[in-house]
Amino acid sequence: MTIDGYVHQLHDADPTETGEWLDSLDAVIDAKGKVRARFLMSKLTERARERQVGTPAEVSTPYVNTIPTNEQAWFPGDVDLERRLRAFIRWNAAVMVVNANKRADGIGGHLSTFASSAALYEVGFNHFFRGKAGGLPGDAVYFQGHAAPGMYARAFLEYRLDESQLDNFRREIDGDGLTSYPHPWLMPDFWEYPTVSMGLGPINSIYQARFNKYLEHRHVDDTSASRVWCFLGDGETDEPETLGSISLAAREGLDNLTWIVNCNLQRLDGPVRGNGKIVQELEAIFRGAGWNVIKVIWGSGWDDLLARDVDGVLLHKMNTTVDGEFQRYTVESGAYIREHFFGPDPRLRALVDHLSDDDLRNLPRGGHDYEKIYAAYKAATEQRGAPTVILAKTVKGWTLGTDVEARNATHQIKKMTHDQLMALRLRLRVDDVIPEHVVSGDEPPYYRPPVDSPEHRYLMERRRALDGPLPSRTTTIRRPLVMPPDAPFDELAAGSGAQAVSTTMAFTRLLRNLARTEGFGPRMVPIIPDEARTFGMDALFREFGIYASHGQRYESVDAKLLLSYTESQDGQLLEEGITEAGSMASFTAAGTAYAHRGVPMVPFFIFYSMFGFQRVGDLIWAASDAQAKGFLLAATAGRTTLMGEGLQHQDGHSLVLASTVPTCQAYDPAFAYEMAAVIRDGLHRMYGQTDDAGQTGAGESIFYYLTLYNENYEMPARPDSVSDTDIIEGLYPWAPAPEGFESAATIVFSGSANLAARAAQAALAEHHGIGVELWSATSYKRLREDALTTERWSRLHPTDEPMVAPVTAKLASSHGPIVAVTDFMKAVPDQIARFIPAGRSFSTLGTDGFGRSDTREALRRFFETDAAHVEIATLAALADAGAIERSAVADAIKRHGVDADLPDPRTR
Ligand SMILES: Cc1ncc(C[n+]2csc(CCOP(=O)(O)OP(=O)(O)O)c2C)c(N)n1
Ligand SMILES: [Mg+2]
Repeated sequence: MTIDGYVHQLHDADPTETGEWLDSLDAVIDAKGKVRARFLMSKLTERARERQVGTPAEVSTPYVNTIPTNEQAWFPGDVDLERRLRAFIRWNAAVMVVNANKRADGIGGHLSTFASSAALYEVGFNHFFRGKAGGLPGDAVYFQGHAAPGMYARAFLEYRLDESQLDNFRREIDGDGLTSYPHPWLMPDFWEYPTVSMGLGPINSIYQARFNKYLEHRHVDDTSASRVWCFLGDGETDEPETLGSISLAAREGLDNLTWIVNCNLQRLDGPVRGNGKIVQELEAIFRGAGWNVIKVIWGSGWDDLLARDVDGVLLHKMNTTVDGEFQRYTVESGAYIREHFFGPDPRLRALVDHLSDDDLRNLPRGGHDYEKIYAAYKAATEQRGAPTVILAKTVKGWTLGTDVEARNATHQIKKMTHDQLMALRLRLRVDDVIPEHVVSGDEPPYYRPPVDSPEHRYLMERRRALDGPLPSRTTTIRRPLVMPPDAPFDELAAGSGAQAVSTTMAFTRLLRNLARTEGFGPRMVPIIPDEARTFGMDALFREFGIYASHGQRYESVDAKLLLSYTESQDGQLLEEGITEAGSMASFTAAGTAYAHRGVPMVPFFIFYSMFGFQRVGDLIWAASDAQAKGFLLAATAGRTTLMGEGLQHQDGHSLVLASTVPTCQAYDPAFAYEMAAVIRDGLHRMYGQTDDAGQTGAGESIFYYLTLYNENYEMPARPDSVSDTDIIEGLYPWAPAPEGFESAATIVFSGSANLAARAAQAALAEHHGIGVELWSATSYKRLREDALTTERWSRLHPTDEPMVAPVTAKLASSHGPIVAVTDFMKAVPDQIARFIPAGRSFSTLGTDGFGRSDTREALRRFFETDAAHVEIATLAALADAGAIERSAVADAIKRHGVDADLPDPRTR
């Protein structure tokens, strides 16, 4: 006996009765066949489920539409007008891409993705997607990036775009152009959700829907009228991000979320599952995860055939035909389809005897059938307690003619010949409005129905009824934010006295204090991926409450403790579990709420430094494109400050990666007061001060990246001479040379490297009689960017007195050679190397290479960033400058027992 099913795990209380049931089944199979038997089995399962008899969920259903014809909702639209509009949009989308490539060869663009999904979008636009004109945020729609031409084509029909803009598809530089894909950064009044890096749109949409529930449960905003729609490709489902969080959507009961997977069976190079069936595979995955799955496989033309399929032969053929074959049928003739699909079985062939070859070729797929699509969308919006995925089977390149449709190369086709365009014109039946002779010209024309035409009136009326056009991005603040008072920040400026604390602890204190401030507090969204205890933030569980849509249904094991694990429906903390990707998606949802909902929210995403930029860099890039605001806190930062962990944990390079993101404000604070100053300034820059009552609206579209260390030391008070501006601009003098010494050199520290710098300062005075001054560099990225700005200005404004970069001007008041030390790679301080004042040397000590597990002390010696190496580097720089004897360097190397036995680089 094989143990392969749950039945073997249950006790048989009445074997005789069991036997009778089995005999009945055998009899049905023998007398009526397997199809009938399968039907009865399904019926029994259905009845069992109705009567609350728990049976394991089946993950697969037959390869037919989920919604039977007799339960299909009635289509309320005007069939003819909608067909006309779809045809115009299809035509314009294709012509836009073709023309763009005529004008500038190689400019790119895609014809086939939208051609496959036009009906999927149009049914949404005409009947479901809510806009913003009603004063509410409406729906969030994630468009498939490569379908962008279709969205532009529709906006053109709505008179939101004009012909010159379509002409400038993918030509943005001179203004008034259209971006290749949905980029809110580049078209801030149009696109809302960046999607084109595959997989990111899907995961972001899940957390967007989840965040809407969070806002609702926390009584911050009523999101009940907003639905999240996400369109994605079937090939895109191979990205781990796409499917990686679908169980969360089901667990959280996100019935405000609908995914539409455009199953055109193809990706860029070829079939998605040539030897299998992508729709069936996805159905199993989604059903297993707890989603409501609606398959839209066959168009209405198949209804009659399926109804007459009493033997189940058609169903069998559908179930057993692989996607590669289905793709083949798309490009073959009706005769071929008759022969190969219907042919082998005489019963199947008889089923289509009454149909011509042309009829067979034209039997459409469900994803092109607006009635089937409408019924699916309607069912999705009526579903309660679970998200819905619609698996719509389409043809890639549909209507674009036999050279394009379903060809393996179709994804990248962007040119059409005159003959192909003429054929498209007839296929779409737009030959009445687009005369033959104009297509013969250099550039085929767009067509837009006049404002008083029935088509235009219908189009506009539908959008009016659904609260205006989409996509559309606005930044109208509906619920202003109240800025926090200064007290929580000032507290940190006072320093920690004799108490040794880390910048992480100081940040936690700030976070708690901010959360307690009226007005502002509830707008904070702390996000942590299962790492709060590592950062000493477990106190926040109880204090903030962990958001749990179902509340806490158990008494926590630590309920009696002060710091118990407390979940609640209005909890504030998003404890995401081990998913930096999901956490980043939450950050994006919260950080863009000022725009999507007009409700500024302030995310603080606190994570293991190493698993930020390195792990989810592309999601950070997309957040930047989406104009997300908020704070990314890289805890356990530094290659040597986090001790013991080693190569996979010690982060010495996230600041290099951060330097690549344009809107990222990257800071590496050494002290609590620096961190507080950056956060205070960040809040004001991002959320902006707009009126006397302290109510704020939209500020700059930037976000902050701050390192937080876990090394404890006494946090100094902010020196009186140091202003917030000094800290924010990235560099300031922290301490002069010790009393009684002239300043002979300058040591610039950042982050936890301040300790080595300070010890070196003392040692240089004590052992060498040399005075050095100490500077704090909070942001090399900021220094570099400001320097590049002045450099450019000077280059383009020829003058004998070029503008001096701020970093150069600042360092001009320092003395001697400059030595920078960091717990990050040398490339971080090297960002300003070009801007050091003339005649001064600049050397950098940093932590290049893989981490190691060891103590801080050993690590810093290994990476040559400890006090001894700072001292040696300073002496070496002074010796290079001729200020001291070389022997002083050699003495220091010896005194510290530094191993200088290195391979000679010239012999490598
Ligand atoms: C992360 C990422 N990898 C690769 C690409 C390049 N790319 C763009 S479209 C595409 C194929 C898309 O296929 P599918 O998801 O099935 O969409 P379809 O166009 O067929 O609707 C690929 C590989 C990308 N945009 N993003
Ligand atoms: Mg595809």
